[in-house]
Amino acid sequence: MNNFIDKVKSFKMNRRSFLKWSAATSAALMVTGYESELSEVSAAEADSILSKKGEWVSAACWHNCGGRCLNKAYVVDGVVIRQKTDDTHPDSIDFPQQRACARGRSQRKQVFGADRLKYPMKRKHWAPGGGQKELRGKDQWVRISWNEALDIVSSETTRIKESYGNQSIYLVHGADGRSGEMRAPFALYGGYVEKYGSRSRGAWARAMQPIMGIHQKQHALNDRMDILNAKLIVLWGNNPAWNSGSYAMNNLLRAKEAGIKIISIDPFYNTTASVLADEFIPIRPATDTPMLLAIAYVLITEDSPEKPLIDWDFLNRCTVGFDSEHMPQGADPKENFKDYVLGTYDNQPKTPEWASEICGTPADKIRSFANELGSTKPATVLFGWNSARIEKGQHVCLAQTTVGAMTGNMGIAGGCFSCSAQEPSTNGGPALVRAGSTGVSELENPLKQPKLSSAEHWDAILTGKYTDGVGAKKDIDVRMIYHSHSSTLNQTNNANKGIKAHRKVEFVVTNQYVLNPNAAYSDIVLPITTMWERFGNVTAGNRETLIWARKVIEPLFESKDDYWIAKELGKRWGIDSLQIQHISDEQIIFNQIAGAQVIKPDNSGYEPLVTITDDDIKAWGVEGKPQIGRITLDEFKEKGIYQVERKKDDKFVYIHNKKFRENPEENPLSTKSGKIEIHCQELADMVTKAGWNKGNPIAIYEPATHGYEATFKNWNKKIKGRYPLQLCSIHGQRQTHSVMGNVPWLREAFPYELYMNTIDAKARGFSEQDVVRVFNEHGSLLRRLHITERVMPGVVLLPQGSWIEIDDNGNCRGGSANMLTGDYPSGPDIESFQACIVDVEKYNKELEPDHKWKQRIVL
Ligand SMILES: Nc1nc2c(c(=O)[nH]1)N[C@H]1C(S)=C(S)[C@@H](COP(=O)(O)OP(=O)(O)OC[C@H]3O[C@@H](n4cnc5c(=O)[nH]c(N)nc54)[C@H](O)[C@@H]3O)O[C@H]1N2
Ligand SMILES: Nc1nc2c(c(=O)[nH]1)N[C@H]1C(S)=C(S)[C@@H](COP(=O)(O)OP(=O)(O)OC[C@H]3O[C@@H](n4cnc5c(=O)[nH]c(N)nc54)[C@H](O)[C@@H]3O)O[C@H]1N2
Ligand code: SF4
Ligand SMILES: [Mo]
Repeated sequence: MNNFIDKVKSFKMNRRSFLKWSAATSAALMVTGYESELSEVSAAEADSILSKKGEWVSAACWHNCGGRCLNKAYVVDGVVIRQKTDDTHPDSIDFPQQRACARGRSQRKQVFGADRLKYPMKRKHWAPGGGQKELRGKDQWVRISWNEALDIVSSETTRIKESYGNQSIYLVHGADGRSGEMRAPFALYGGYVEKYGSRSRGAWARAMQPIMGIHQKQHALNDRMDILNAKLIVLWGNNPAWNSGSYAMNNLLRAKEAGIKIISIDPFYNTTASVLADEFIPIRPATDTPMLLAIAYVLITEDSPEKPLIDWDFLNRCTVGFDSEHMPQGADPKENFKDYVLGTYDNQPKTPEWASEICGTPADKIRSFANELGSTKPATVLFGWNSARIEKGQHVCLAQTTVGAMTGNMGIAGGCFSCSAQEPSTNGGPALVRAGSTGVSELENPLKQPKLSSAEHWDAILTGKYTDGVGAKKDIDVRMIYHSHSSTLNQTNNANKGIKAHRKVEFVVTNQYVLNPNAAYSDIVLPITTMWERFGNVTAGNRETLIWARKVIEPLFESKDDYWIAKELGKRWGIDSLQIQHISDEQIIFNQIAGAQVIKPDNSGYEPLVTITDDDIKAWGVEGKPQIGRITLDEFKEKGIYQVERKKDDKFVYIHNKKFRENPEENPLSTKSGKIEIHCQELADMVTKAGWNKGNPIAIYEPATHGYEATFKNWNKKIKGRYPLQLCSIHGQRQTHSVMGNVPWLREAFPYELYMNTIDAKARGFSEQDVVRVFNEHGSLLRRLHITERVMPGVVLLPQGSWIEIDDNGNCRGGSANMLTGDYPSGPDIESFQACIVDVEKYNKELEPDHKWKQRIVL
C-alpha cells in the first residue's frame, strides 16, 4: 500500500508517469489489482501516446455549484491528456465565453484521482444486523465482488423491510432534489422514508411562493443587460466571485465600469466586494432582519413630499399588509407592518439604534444607507442565500420583500430586489435556449409518511420521534440508511449527531466514487462511475446556454452506473429492469437534444435547436423523428455548447413583474391576494403547520437559538458567554460543498483556514497559521488560523464542505463546519447553518496543511 501511495506521489511530479496511469486505468483492465499497472513508463512510450492525434470531447462538470461552464478533455486512446475550457468563440461582454473555474479545470484530478473507489467494499467488522456498528467510520475495508455486495444489500434490505416495514428504510438524496436512480427500485419494493425540503437555499426555497408567488429559483431577478439601468447596486450577503460560475462577475464589472455605485453588505469583506464595491457595510451574521426593519423605520419616519423615500403608488396598488388601511381580507388591522416597525403596539420602535445593537452596523450608517436606497432610483439589490439560511429565516425573505416594495424597486428597468445566486446569478428571466424533456417518468414513492426534515433527521433516528405538524411528535424507527447523490452526513447540521445515528442503525450503504464521509460511515460501499464515464448529459447553464457533455472515457476499475446498481438490486427483488429504467441512456440524451428549443431572433417564440436526420436516428439506435433546427447535431456535438448571443437593449431583456406593476388587477400574482403579501397569512400558516413554532404573518425579529444574542451570558450588561464568537460557514472556491476538496491541487491553491479578525486574534494571543480548535456544545474542529481585517470582529469564518475526519481526541481535523452547527428546525425548508456560536483556542499539536495530507486511498 505504501508503495502504491509513493508511486501516486511520484505521478504528480512526473507527467509522463501520469500518462501511463491514465492509460492503464482507462483500459479498465483491473484484473489482478492495479499495482502492476502503475509501473514507470519509458519516455519513448509516453512520446508515442503524445504524438497520436486525439479528440477534444466536451466533458461534464456536474456538481451543484451553480455554474455550468464548458469543459473539454483531450482524449488520446481513451486517455485524458489535458483539459481546456470555452474557446468556441471570441470572448466579449455581450457574448462571453463560458469559462471554467479552477475546480472544473481540475476535474481530471478527481476522475483519475488515486483515491477513486475501485471495487465494491464491505466494512471488515460488518455482519448481518450490523456487526460492530461502533466501528463505522474507523473500520478497515475488504474488497468484495459485485455479486456479494449486491446480495448483501438486497438481503439486508429484505430482512429490515420484513422485520420493521418500509418505514424503517431511509433513502437519502442530494440537497437540490436531484433524482437518484436508486429511488426506482425502492419505490417498487414498497417505498422508503425520504427527506423533505431543501437544505440549500434557506427559507428562500419556500417562503417566496406565498409572499410573491414565485418559485425561489427565478425569484425576482431582472436579466443581466438590465443591471446597466440601475443607479445603485447593492450586493447583500452575496459573493459571486467565489460561488457563481461562468460570467456573473463580468456583468457586475461592466456595471462598475459604467460608473454605477456598488455597495456590499456582509460580515466578510469578500472577494466580490474587494473587486467591485465602492462601499462596504459590515453586518453580523443572522441579523439581517433587524437591519431591514430599521431601514423600513427610517423610510417611514423620514419620507416626506420634499424628500420622497417611499414609492407610495407601488405600495398602495401592488401590496397588502403594509399599513392598517391596506390589509388583506380577514386580517387584524393591528397586525400591519408599519405599526410593528413604529412600535405602536409593542412599544419598541425598530430604530437604527435598536438594530445597531444587534447587527453591529453603526446606527448612522443604517440611516444614511436607508436614505441613499430610498432616494436613488432605480436600485438593484441582489441577495445571496446565506442571510436566510438560518432558523426562522422566513422573516429575512419577508423583510427583504417589504423594503423592496417600499422603495418601489420592482417591475421597473434597473429596479430589482431579488436573490441572485447559482445558475441565474445576475441573469434572471426565461431560458433563451432550453433542453427537451428526458422522457423519464419518476416513480412515486408509495410511502407518503414518514418524511424527515434534514434539520431533524439525525435526531429522529436517535430518539425514534419526528415532527409531523402541530401536536405530539410521532414515532419513527429507522433501521437502514441508503446514501446516493448526496453527502448528507457532512452537509447537514450537527454532524456529531449524524455520526451517532449512523452508528445506531443496522445497515448503511453508499453509492460513491470517493470515500466521502457518507461512504466512510457505511457498511457497504458501491463504486460508481463519474459523469465522464457515462453516456453524457445535457444541462442548461444560465438562460443563454445549453451544454451537451459526452462520455469521455470507459468506466474506471469496477465502477458502475447507479442505474446498473438499481437494476441489479431490482432483479434480486423480482422487479423487471424495464420498470426501473424504462428508456435507454441514449434515448434520454436524444430526447433532450431533439426537444431542445431556442428563442426566435424576434422573441416571438421558440424553434427547434438541432437538425436531426434519419441517419442520426439510426446511428443512435433511438426512436425519434427527423427535424430541421438551427444547428446540426454534429456542430452541437463538436462545440458541446449552444449559446444565444446578447446585445445591450436587445429583445431578450427581462424585467420581472413588469406587467404586474403596470396593472396588478389584470396581471395578478399567484399569491392569495394576487398582490405582494407584506402581511402573509399563508406563510405564517405554513410555518405553524410544520409543527416546530408559531409563524407570523409580517416580518418580525425573532433571534435564533445560536444567534448573536446567545454569545452573551448577560445581554443587558454585555457580558460575553461561553461561546463569544459567531461562525459563518460559506461556499469557498476549493470545493463544491464536499466535492473536489480531495484534490491536492485545489487544496494547495485554496487552503481552507479559519478567518479571524486581528482584534479577536490579538485578544487571544494568536499568531498567523497557529493551529486552533474551534468548539461549541455540538462538537469541535481543528484548522490553521488566518488573521485578517476582512472578517468582522466577533465573527469567524470557515469555508464549508471539508470532509469529516475525527482524530483520537474527538476533534474534526478535516474542518467540517457541520461539526459545529446545531439542528434547530423551525419550519419547512428552513435550515440553521448560519446562526452558530463558538469559541476558539490554541491547539498545541501540529496540523499539516491540507494539501500535504495522504489521500484517502483504500484498496
Ligand atoms: N465555489 C463554490 N460555489 C458554489 C457552491 C460551492 O460549494 N462552492 N455551492 C453552490 C450552492 S449549492 C449554493 S446554494 C450557492 C450558495 O450561495 P450563497 O448562499 O449566496 O453563498 P455563500 O457563499 O455561503 O454566502 C455568500 C455571502 O454571504 C455572506 N454571509 C454569510 N452569512 C450572512 C448573513 O447572515 N448575512 C449577510 N448579509 N451575509 C452573510 C458571506 O460572508 C458571503 O460573502 O453557491 C453555489 N456556488
Ligand atoms: N455548514 C454549512 N452546511 C451546508 C451549507 C453551508 O453553507 N454551511 N450549504 C448547504 C448547501 S447550499 C447545500 S446545496 C448542501 C449540499 O449538500 P449535498 O448535496 O449533500 O452535498 P455535495 O457535497 O454537493 O454532495 C453531492 C454528492 O453527490 C455525489 N454525486 C454526484 N453525482 C452522482 C451520481 O451520479 N450518483 C451518485 N450516487 N452520487 C453522485 C457527489 O459525489 C457528492 O458526494 O450543503 C449544505 N450544507
Ligand atoms: S463553476 Fe461549476 S460548472 Fe463551472 S467549471 Fe466550476 S465547478 Fe464546473
Ligand atoms: Mo445549495
